[in-house]
Amino acid sequence: MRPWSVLGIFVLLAVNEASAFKANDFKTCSQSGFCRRGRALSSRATEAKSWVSPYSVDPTTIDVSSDQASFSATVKSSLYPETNFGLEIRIQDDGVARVRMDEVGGLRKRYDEAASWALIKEPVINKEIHWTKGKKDAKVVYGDKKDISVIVSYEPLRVSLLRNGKEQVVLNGQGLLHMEHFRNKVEAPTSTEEPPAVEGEATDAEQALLKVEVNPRAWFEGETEDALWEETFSSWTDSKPKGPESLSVDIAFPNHPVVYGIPQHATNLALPSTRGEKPTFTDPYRLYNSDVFEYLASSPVSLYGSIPLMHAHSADSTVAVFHVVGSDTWIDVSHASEKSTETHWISESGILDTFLLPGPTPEDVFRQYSKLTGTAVMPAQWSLGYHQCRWNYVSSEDVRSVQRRFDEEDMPVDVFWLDIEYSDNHKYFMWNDKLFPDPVEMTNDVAANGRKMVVIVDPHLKREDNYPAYKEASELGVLVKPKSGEGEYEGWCWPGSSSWTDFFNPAAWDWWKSMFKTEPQGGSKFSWVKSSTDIHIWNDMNEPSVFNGPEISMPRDNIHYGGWEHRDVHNINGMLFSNLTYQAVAARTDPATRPFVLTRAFFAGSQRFGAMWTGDNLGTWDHMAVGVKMVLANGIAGMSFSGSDVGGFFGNPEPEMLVRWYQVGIMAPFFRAHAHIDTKRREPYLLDEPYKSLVKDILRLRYSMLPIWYTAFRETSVTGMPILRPQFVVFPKDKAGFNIDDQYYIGSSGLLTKPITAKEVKETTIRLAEDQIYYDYFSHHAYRGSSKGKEVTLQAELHQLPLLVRGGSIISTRERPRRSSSLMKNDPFTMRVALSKAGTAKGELYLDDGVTYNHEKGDFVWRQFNAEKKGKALRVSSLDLGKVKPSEAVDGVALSTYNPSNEYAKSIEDVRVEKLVVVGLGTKPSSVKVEGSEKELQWEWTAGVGAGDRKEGQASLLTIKDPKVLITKDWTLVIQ
Ligand code: NBV
Repeated sequence: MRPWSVLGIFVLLAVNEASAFKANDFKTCSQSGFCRRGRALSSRATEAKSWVSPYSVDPTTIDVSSDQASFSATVKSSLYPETNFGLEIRIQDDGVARVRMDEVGGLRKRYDEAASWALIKEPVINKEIHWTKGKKDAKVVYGDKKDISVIVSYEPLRVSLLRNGKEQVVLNGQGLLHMEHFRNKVEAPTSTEEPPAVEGEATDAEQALLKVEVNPRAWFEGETEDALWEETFSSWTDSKPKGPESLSVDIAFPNHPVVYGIPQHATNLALPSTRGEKPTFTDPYRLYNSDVFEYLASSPVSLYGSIPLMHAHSADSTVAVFHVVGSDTWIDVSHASEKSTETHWISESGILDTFLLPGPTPEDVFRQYSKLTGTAVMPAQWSLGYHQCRWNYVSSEDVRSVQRRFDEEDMPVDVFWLDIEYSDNHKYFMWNDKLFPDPVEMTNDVAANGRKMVVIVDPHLKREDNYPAYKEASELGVLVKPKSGEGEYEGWCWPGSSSWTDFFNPAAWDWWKSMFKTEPQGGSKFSWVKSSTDIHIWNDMNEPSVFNGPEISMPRDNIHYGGWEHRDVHNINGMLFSNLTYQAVAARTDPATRPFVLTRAFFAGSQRFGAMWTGDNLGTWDHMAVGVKMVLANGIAGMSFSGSDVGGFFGNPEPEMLVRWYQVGIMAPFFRAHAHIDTKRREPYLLDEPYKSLVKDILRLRYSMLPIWYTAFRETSVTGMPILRPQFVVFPKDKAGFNIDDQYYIGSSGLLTKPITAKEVKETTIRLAEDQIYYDYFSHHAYRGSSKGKEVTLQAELHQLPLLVRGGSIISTRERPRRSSSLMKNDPFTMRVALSKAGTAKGELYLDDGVTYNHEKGDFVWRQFNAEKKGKALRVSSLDLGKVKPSEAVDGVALSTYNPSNEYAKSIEDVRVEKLVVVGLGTKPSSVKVEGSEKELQWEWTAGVGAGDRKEGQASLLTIKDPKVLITKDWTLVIQ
């Protein structure tokens, strides 16, 4: 029996034994000491007749004078008068207010580096503004219209951000702020006669406390000391050498009824409540990167990644908070009233470092957040194609035969993936020589069709001296340490006994890059010579997943570089691994080509490097549906390049479900089919008819739309706008759209889709929140929206993907079926001019070589198409946007080196528009010509509804067969 089959049986047994979410593997809030303390605090506050935060600003310490640009002061807690906290508020040049608070002169240091990993650079402070210091509060007013203000109230401490005098975000308005200060452990007295046993020195206040019978802090902190120095979960005991250091803060959004964001959770985009009257969930949302087996399709349980960014939205404004903490964080959401939302954030450790993003539109919030953490990377173009994955393609021959079958069926595919079984005993980089004797030749065979391979590299290193990755990391001393701070932490994962690289240690960085070199490097350094630059990388299990660790992860008291405990950096850890991998893949070639790295764990900033997917979903309709919402939530939090396993990781989807899943997949930025080792093979060519042809058409549709996706990626990489735009982003004032998370727009293209995620659906409704015409993408049936919002009904039989084109859009596609995306480079374009009710339209197309970084030097083609009325004529023209708007990047990255006849533009100068379709023209034209030419073009007319009519029904179509215009050139078609 082959080794992989043995493993298959083992996994099969394991999976059958535990066929559902194992709730017992993960803590609930009540099983987590600091969450329990934090939530109890909020319960006491809710129950108390009067509740006042013990934290206040010492007005004598306020400093606004030095440069006027920031506010700083000492904050005191009446509970611990001897402890000082330093509060600082800085207003950034784009209006974002950063609030930081840390304990000053404490016994130990709180982790304060989370922001340094998340931010692209230190934000620029607005030095033109002036704080005014009053008796009760300090205030700063700013913004172009002087409409934003930040007020710091002294007693109790309260920080609010206002627009036009209306509160938008309030910190500590409910008095739940609590930064547990560092202290020495005070052992409980063994008998009443004996003096207390003291480890270290107890402060006077603590000594005094031991003597009083009534604990004066109990109203705030509770009667008992709860899990301050140690806590046990299941069979694991977490020592807490630094003692309690949790951080609780309430953040309210007055006048904002909905909140979005804080991925990753399997739930609605508009976050349901966890507190208050009849909450949807009883536990808070949790951010603690976790490998959750068979996660639930509706739950606040933490999943693989964490982005502590929350948007709050109303018809009047959108604001956000970015609460940069890398430790375990629980967030309660309560819809306090119909108008407002209250949230409570409880983190295990770290300083308070919270950015208040004033908006006031969703677009502003995206820009403000991108300016902090960066925009999504411009991906390699091939990575937007179809990815065929499975745990596992079991040999090089298997890979070749899968490729052959795709080609035989004329199904496009760009990437074949190898999961962990390619490796020699799960020693990544090392091939199983029996099954993969010729990895380079295999990759070359794939690359011969313009395709790529993605191979998995997990973070656990098998502790075996003959394994170079482990040996070198061990010799370099860059492995995570156990709680003693000595030696190497050892845990259990796929290879058995394993250790983990500490990517917080800069000494690991160059070493990791060297591991991916495909050329011999000389000396004793490992090179992955049995590899190829056509192999890209998949980083899985980087939460990190540790089979025998608490909550399937690393003990929190493990030690990282700088002496920080794992608890301080847990949520950041996985991002460093994949970010470094991205840099390592880029460093393989000089000049670098664009790497593709898929990560399962992520944090704020992961978007700068690669793609993520929603982990091990189940082959159920519920999971299909929630996957769409999760991908939308990721986009809201900057992580646009995401998708879910098509087909569902676990289970064997029936053909109908698989077809629907492919429809969902092609409407996501990252499009990959994947399956558990224990599932039946389900590559699309294995389907029976009619399903096989349906999926083939769906794949071809994705490929024809690649120019649209690529243009959308270009926009997000520059502006930070999400690729998938839910209703509230496009129509922020449409209240009925706030909760819609199953229909969404694709970039600025004007495409609006609502993939079907339920069984036996025949039709569906889509909300059109504007008085505009929309056309069915396939049939050109015209629908009319309304400014009050209107639901239109669309046919949605199995072969029908609900996809509309918003009137006023110009869509560019490539309709020639090819085997892979790179073979489409010289293919002509089809343009669809979908006229608005006013009879005009607009669209963009961005192209570059898709592989190198030459686009950063200006090697690209960026066109704008316009359809405008002039007299009786409709003029459709093509304009060079590269010339008009050389720079519009968030960070001011100038593309000023753009030259219209750049190398890339030259390489496609013969590429033409092969067809141009005008949808919704009011009357049949009498002539269609290219401006400057007398020659009549070849065109056809199908009468139908005109965009300017008030009617619905089949739209009119003007099809110009070969308009004789080039995609890289300026031109105008005159239709009259
Ligand atoms: O590497 C095996 C799998 C992988 O296929 C999947 O996509 C990951 O999410 N991996 C998890 C580990 C085991 C899952 C049961």
